[in-house]
Amino acid sequence: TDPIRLADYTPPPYVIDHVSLDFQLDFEQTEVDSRLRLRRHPDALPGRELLLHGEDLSLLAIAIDGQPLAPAQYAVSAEGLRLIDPPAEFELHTRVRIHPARNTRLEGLYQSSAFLLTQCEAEGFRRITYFLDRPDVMARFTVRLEADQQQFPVLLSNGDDVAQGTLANGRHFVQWQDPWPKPSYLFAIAAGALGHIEDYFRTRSGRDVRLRIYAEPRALPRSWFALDALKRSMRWDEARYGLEYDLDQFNIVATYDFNMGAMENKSLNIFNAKAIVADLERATDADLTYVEAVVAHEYFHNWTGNRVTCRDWFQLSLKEGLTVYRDQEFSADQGSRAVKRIDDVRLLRANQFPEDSGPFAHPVRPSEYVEINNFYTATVYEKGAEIVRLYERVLGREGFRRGMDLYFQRHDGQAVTTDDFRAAMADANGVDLSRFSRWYEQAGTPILTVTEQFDSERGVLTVQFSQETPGTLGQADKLPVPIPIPIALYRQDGLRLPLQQRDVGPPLAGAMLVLTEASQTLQFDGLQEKPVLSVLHDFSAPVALRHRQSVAELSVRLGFEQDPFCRFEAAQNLGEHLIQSVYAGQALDAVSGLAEIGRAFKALCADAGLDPAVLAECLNLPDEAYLSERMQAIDPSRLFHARQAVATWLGQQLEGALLQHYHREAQSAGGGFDAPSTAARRIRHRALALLIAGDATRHGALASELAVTARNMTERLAALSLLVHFGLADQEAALAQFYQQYEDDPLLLDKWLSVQASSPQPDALSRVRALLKHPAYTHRNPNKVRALIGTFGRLNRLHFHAADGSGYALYADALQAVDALNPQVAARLSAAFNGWRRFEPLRQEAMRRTLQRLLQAGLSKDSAEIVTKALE
Ligand code: B3K
Ligand code: ZN
Repeated sequence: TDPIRLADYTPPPYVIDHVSLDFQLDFEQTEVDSRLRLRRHPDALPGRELLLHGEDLSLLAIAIDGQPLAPAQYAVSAEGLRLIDPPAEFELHTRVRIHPARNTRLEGLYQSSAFLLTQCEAEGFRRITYFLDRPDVMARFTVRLEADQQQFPVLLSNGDDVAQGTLANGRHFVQWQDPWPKPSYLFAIAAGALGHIEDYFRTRSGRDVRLRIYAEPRALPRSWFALDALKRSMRWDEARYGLEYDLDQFNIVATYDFNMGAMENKSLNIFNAKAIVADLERATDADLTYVEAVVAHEYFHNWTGNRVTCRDWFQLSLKEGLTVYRDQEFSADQGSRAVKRIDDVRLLRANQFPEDSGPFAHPVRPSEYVEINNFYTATVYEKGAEIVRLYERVLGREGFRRGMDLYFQRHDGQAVTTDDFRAAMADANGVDLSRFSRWYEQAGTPILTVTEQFDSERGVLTVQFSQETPGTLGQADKLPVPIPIPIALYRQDGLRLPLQQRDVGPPLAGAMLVLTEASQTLQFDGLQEKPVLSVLHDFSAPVALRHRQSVAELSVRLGFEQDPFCRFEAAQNLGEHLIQSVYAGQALDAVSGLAEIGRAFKALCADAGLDPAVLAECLNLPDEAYLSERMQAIDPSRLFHARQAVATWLGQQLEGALLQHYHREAQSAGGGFDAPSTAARRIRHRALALLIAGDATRHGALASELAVTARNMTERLAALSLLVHFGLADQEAALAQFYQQYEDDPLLLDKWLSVQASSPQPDALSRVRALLKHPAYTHRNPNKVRALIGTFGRLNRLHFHAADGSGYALYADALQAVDALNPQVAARLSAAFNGWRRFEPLRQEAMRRTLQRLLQAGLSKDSAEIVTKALE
């Protein structure tokens, strides 16, 4: 398949001013009657044909301005409907038939238990009716839904319901009108036996907006947290950006059958139930945090995505990067900003960094794609958000707000580009941001190298900053990107020193260097002894930092850094030093600086001023995925055991302190979803994991006890994971009990699957094999696939990479089966092999052969794009 290229972009041939759709809804056969008002685009090159996108549609009728078309006036192909010599302005009437119950791809109109739903982004609308299915065609929609009243008591679409009524034969209809022009990817329908909960939000201009969450009735009592998160998001967007909601109702529908997290359809968001249905009793803190973030994210899209949308799909990060940045800021304001940042950086490093250094590396604004659904990636989302954060970093929060204001002033109602966004930021602040375009255009994580030289006679510290972005496929040479680097100096005893800059290099503004060249040097003087240098606080740019510091320096940073992210970073560096030493074959006792590291961590545990959640993250060793990023010829089993050995050592070294934290926080951990209670749970479960790693015989009982006394799902699941992952005596009983208790709860069964799929115990593979046949599992449900197969490939590095290739084989078979049903979900699974070149030769060969076998077996366009790239 030929890729689509950004360079080939042309404006749409026609404009669609108005769309009127009439649905006769039914699970087996739905008929869609459409009337489009089309008019030739003023800038369009004259052409003799007009192609309207359409896939898997049966055309029943077609007419232009009321005249049925003769066969010579149109042609239907796999791509769509070609109109031959259409007038400059006309009304197109079509009628098509589609089959929602047969739709296993979950794109377009599909059945989810007792209801019908749509998913149109990116190109699903063309599976519903013929249209110019591209984001730069923005139209006003009127939608009439008709169906059997008993089977489909609720009929929802975008905008306001303007008419409804009952009809003969037990049928009824509702008519919807959306006053805001929108691209087709934001179109939505939900119909069926849905219940709802309701609340109101009064906007700052005094309008009451009716808020509803629809779902199958048993999920509703657990959806109030999400509804509250929605209200908080609406309030926050008004306060922070002056952005108010623009309709009188806002509806969310939750479903258990969904390809991703959620979808921001105009005024009718559709969500994966896992991003809505959550309370303390049946969801973990991580789940609740996720729900809050996704609800906010989709709501924020109403302005960043819907009112101002993307010109083409290459601009996806215009809405996604910006909206992720906005939801990150919202979450930071709701709880602990430091913990939020640490969590986000961990995620970026575990998911985005490997993407940026692997065969699927692509710029935040890609320049070509085969299947756009493959580009909803960590790079477009999370790295995109980091770039937006760079603007904020260099413009300040107020400057950033000025840029946002100008962006909406200029582009409300338009479909625009990431360049337009940057121009608004630059123009609103009278600065030149042209070099930031490189962040969007270049793939690969820039490596920032910091080297220090101290002249003790003159008391001068020289620091050299240099950057290099490694070449990626099709992009060998890279240019320097602007990197904001906050700088701090500490004395050995932890005192922060003032920065006295010498006249070398660019002058710093607010203790921050913006590195714009390949290399720049700074000097600081007035120093009595070599200070401890700290850079990149709050992880100020998405770069891989190479800054060699001694154990002594890292210990000072761990103990005294004012920036919590930097303390976390120092802990990660110390952990990495130990893990890599063991991996390289040293006995842990022989590793340099071991005793000092032990003391530094002990001191950290005793620091009463430290947020227990930040402490928990400092005690959480770097992930295998992140460590692997910085290694070659990886032996995953050796790496797992090296990390485990360090955890064991840490658990033994800190035993007393960990027990203290565990018991001291016991009461707070029974509290609600507030920062102190969630922090208490975080430190307790981290402490318990290390204690058991240190001595399972001595501390295993604490996990069994926690399983019984658990007061919320965070505790229950922490206990279950520890029992299973350490293969403790009570694991079978605990698994059986969990299953029995939550057999009726699809989201908790997902967890039950994931816990087993991520187990490092020797029986993990046979468990996964058995679970594939378990009644709780089906390839047809994306959540189940992700919970079992996805988790196995992503988190079970030990068994997925089993030396005999058994993990790869099981995974590939499942992937192939899923691919036949749902290409979008299968393509995500395919990415698990992307890092194959970084492994030792035997695994490399086994993975390469698995990829080749998959390709030969015949894959969907989605999966084939990923697998082909991986083999290139
Ligand atoms: N915009 C949707 C993602 C659509 C994915 C299509 N394959 C959710 C979001 O980012 O808010
Ligand atoms: Zn989004």
